[in-house]
Amino acid sequence: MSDESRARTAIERCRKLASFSQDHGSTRRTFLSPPMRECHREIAAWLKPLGAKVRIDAAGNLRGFYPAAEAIAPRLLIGSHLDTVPNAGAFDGVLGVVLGVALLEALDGKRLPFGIEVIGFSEEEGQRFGTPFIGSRALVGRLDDELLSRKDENGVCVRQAIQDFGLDPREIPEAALKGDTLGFVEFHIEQGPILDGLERPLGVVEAIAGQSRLEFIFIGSVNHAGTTPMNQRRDAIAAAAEWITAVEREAQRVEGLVATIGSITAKPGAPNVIAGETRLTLDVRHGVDDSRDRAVETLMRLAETIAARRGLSVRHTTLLTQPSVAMDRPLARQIEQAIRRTGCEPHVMVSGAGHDAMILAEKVPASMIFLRTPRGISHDPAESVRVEDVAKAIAAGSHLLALLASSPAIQRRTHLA
Ligand code: HGY
Ligand code: MN
Ligand code: MN
Repeated sequence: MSDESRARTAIERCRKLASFSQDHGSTRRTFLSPPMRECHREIAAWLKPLGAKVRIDAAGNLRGFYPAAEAIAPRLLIGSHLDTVPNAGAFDGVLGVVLGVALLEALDGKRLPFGIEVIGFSEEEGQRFGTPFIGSRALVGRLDDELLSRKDENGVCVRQAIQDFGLDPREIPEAALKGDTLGFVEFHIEQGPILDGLERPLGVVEAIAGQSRLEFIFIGSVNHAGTTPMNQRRDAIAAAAEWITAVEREAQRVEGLVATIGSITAKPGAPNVIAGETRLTLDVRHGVDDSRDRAVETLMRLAETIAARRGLSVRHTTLLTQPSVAMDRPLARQIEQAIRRTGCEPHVMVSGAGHDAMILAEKVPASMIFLRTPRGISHDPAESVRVEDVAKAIAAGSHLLALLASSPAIQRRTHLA
């Protein structure tokens, strides 16, 4: 089977997984939601005929293990996340799992000096509980009580969601990586305009930008929209609106900074009532952690100044502070070499989007292969990939497996595993 036909199959599979959704007519799949079970079933049906053993670990990650030639051998992890944002595209996350399956199929039964574990992480986007990386944090031993106690909008905590899915939170420690892991490779769409602008099909990630996620609550006074003079209002929407434009202005001012207010809710939310409360989420990213921290401080002060001038109060909760993470250089070099063997020049770049690789990197060598995102559109149904780029990614992945299989380091590790 050619890489191109494997690529077409991979794209069809991504679109099939996209049909497993909590919403009719669009793709939304959050942590251990019912459609996640359909995903697990579909991917297991692809993996089992290849001789891979498939299990769901206690954090809800799909773990498909394709054994090595020898019983005692290290393993390479290949994967990404299976959850999505609301109204998602078909490729963010799942493509990295589907390509892991495609690489096993391309081996055509051949066993390597290392095993390959295809992983579908249960939650990377942070939609249901406000904080991301639940699945991958279990692999590095950081799915802690604080996170397990986080509640969703229905008051269900992570621990309870795990039990509701039929899993046992007491078994979470068994989800952690053992000492036999060679490394983690994550194929992912770039989700931005760089590779498309450079007309490059594939990129290699050298670092992933850090991110901070916070919730801000402006508290004013509810009152009648018709009878309350403008100079006697403590309007929580007007205060939030002033802060939102101040956030945008600050992000435009600082080189390399992006800041996003992704959601806003107002109470009571009636057209003829002045809002007494607004809740907003803030997402701040920068390649340099100090710059990001300074920006977060500045935006906090701006919120306090605006609220005080308008007679409101404001408070914030930090949901996530994730430092930027460098990818493993030797692994990235091997990926570059593998990409060159496909006849294209890799573009080495920093990822503005967060990925599970930044969590796995705490424990094992981790790196990422980016696929071009046509028009840079992601987190939207218009998200797409090119067949020829997916074919190149499969070819590069096969070259990488061959390079790793023949590398002296692996040979040494094979005896040590
Ligand atoms: O938000 C992100 O960076 C990624 O899409 N989870
Ligand atoms: Mn995403
Ligand atoms: Mn993603």
